[in-house]
Amino acid sequence: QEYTGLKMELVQWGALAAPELDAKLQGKRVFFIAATLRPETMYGQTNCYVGPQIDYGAYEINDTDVFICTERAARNMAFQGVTAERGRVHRIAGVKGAQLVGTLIKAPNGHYPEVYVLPMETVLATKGTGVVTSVPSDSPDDYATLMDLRKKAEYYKIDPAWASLEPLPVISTPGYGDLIAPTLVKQMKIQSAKDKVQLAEAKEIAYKEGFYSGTMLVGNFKGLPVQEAKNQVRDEMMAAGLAFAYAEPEGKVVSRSA
Ligand code: ZZB
Repeated sequence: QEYTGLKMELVQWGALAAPELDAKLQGKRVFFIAATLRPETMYGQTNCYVGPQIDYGAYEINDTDVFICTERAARNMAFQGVTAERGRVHRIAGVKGAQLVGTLIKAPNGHYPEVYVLPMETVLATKGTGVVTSVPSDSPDDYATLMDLRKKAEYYKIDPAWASLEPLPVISTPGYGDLIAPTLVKQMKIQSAKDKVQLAEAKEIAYKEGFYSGTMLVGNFKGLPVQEAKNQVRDEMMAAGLAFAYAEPEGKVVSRSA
């Protein structure tokens, strides 16, 4: 599986991570690394998700940069030319996902330049980096989770302001308009992020429709079919140093339908 590793730079640690991580990572450039299959949707980021129970680490990538991701992802990256020294990963600090919630980070290519880290129960520790950037306009899972968080902010221990950015139109499809994920969630009567079977189906539809019938509504490739824009957006972000290629080794990939 070939992902795009998105570099979401730290702006300010949330109260549960600071001052501990502030102290340990003094003078470093810190990036949350989100693994995405949809680089063309990054304009619509409204937040970022981590699994509250998942173990994350701060990994020294080179003299200046530190990546926040799972240990598994850091090890994979070390063999993909991401680290200064091949195969070497140095963990400066460990941190639970729950502690990362409330952290403010940059959203590369995003219309909203900065977004908050929020909890998502369905993040898999065994896929990607364990960090998921949220695009509720085009991802039914992201939209359903965002609505859950808004409804029960107190239960999820978040400040409602962290989940307040509205989904933005990024891609238009003939069958589902400019906000395919909210449209599918409503049409399929998905009540929450716990409706896993329907969400898996909605995700398949959103992937297919977006890719085969979608047209870009924003960005430098506005007006182009998604099929043409996708790799151009990715190349542009990689050239700007905002993203890099991240591949998942064979056999460890958790399939889409799983
Ligand atoms: C932004 C985005 C925008 C994504 C979109 C999807 C969509 P898949 O499809 O199951 O193979 N993701 C990445 N890592 C994880 C994880 N550890 N746990 C849970 N979800 C994860 O997985 C690829 C997508 O699932 C990734 O692409 C990421 O969300 C999320 F508009 O990044 B995506 C219709 C989907 N649209």
